[in-house]
Amino acid sequence: MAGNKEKTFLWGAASAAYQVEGAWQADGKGLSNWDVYTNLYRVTEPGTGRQQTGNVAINAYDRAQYLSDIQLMRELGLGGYRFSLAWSRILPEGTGRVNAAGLDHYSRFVDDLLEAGLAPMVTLFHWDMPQALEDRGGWSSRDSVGWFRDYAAIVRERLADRVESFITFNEPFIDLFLIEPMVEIARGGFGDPGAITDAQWGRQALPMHHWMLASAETIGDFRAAGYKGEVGLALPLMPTLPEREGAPEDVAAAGLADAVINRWCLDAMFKGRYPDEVMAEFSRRDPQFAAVEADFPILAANRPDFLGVNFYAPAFVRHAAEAPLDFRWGAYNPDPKPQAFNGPVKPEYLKLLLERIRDDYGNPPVYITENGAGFGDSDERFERGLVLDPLRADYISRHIEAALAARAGGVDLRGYMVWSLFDNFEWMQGYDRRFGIIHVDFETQKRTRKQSFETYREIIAKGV
Ligand code: GCO
Repeated sequence: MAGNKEKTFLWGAASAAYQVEGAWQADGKGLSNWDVYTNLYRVTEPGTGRQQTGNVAINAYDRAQYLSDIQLMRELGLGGYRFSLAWSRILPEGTGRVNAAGLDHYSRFVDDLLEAGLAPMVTLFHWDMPQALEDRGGWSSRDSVGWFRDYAAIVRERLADRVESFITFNEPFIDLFLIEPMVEIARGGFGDPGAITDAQWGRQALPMHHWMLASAETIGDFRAAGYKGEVGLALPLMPTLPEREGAPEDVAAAGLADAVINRWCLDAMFKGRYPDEVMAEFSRRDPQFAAVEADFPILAANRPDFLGVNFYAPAFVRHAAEAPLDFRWGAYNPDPKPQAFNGPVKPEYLKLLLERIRDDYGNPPVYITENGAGFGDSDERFERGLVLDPLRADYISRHIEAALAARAGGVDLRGYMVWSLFDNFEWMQGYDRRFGIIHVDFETQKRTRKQSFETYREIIAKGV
C-alpha cells in the first residue's frame, strides 16, 4: 500500500473497534469512555428507546468469528481492511502498564489478515479513549498529546514491521463537535444535535488542537524511528452548501462552516496552520486558543503522507442565531425520500470534493477511507438467502463511479473503503442504524450477504 503509483488500487472496507469488537472486559482490557457512556450514562436510550452498548457488538474480537469474517472479505475480493485499535486493550489505564494480551490480539489479527492476502490499515484512534485518561481531563488536557504519542509508539514498535499504513485520528470534527456534545446532552435526556450550544463548541477548540498536534508529533515520531510506510488522518469532509441559495446570510454561514468542518484540519495537515476564521472565532470563545499558533511549526514540519476522506453527503448550511457559531448544518435535506441517515445522496459532490483537494492542497495521495449509507429498515428485506438493499447498492456504485471519474481527472486516489462491511454499533443510534453490506443478526451473530455486497464484489472484480 505504501505510497507509489505502481501499487494497485486498494479496494477495502472500514470499521472501528468500539463498533464491532465487543469483549469489553476480555483479556485485561480497561474501560473506555464509550463503555461508560453506554453502560453507565445509557446514552443510546433516549434516541432508541433501549439501552444499547458495544459490550458484545458483532463479536469481532473473537478469533473464530473474525477468521470466518476474513473469509467473507476474501470472497468479496478485498485488498485491504481498515480497523481501529482499542487503546484501553493495550494500555488499560491509558498510560504506563502495557497489557500484553491486548497487544498480542492485534498482532495476531494483523498476521491473520496478511495470511489471507489483506493489507491492514490501522487507525490508532477512532473515538474510544481509556476512561482513566478521561478522568485526567481527556483531550482538554495538553498532556493528552504525550499520552497519545506514548501509546502510538507502543503500537509502532509491535506492528510497524507488518503494517504499511497507519491513520492517527478518525474524524476530528464529528467526534469533538457532534458526538461528544451529544453525549453530554444525552446524559440528561435526548442527545439532540439541535441542542448543542455555542459554549460547548467553544470548549472543543483546544481538544481539536491537541488531536492535530498529537497527530503531527506522532507522524514525526514514526519518521524518526525509520518507519517506511505511510501515516495519514481520516477526515469527515462535506461540501457546505447554502440552504437558501441567494440568501447572503446562508452563503456566509456556509463559508464559515467550510472553515470549521473542512478547512480546519485540511489546512493543519497540508498548510501547517488553521484558517483565520477559525482562529478568530475560537480565540474569542476560549482565550487560551489564541496561543496555539506557537505550535504551527510542528504541524508544518510533519505533513501526513496521505489524506483519508470519509465522505457521506454534502451539508446544507443555514444561518441560525441560536446555533453554535450562528450556523446550523446537516439538519436540512432538500431531497425527496428516501434519504440516507448521513444526509442527501449526492455523489457528484464527492467528485467535486476530490477535485478541490487536488487543486487547493497540492494533490496529495488520497484514500476514500469511508463511504456508505444507512437508509433504515425499509431498504432491507430478506429474499432467498440474500438481503436486498437496492438503495445502498445504488449509493455505493454511484459514489465509486464519481470517485473514479475524479481519479481519471488526475486526483491521486489510491483506494476506496466502504463503510461498512458489517452492520454494527452506530454510536448514538446503537444497533438501530444498519450500514453494512453484510447483514448481521445481532442476537445470533449470523452474517448474511446483501445485494450491495454483490454489487461491490462485481465492481472490484472489474477493476479500475
Ligand atoms: C466515522 C463514522 C463511523 C460511522 C459512519 C456511519 O466517523 O468514522 O462515524 O464510525 O459509523 O460514519 O455514520
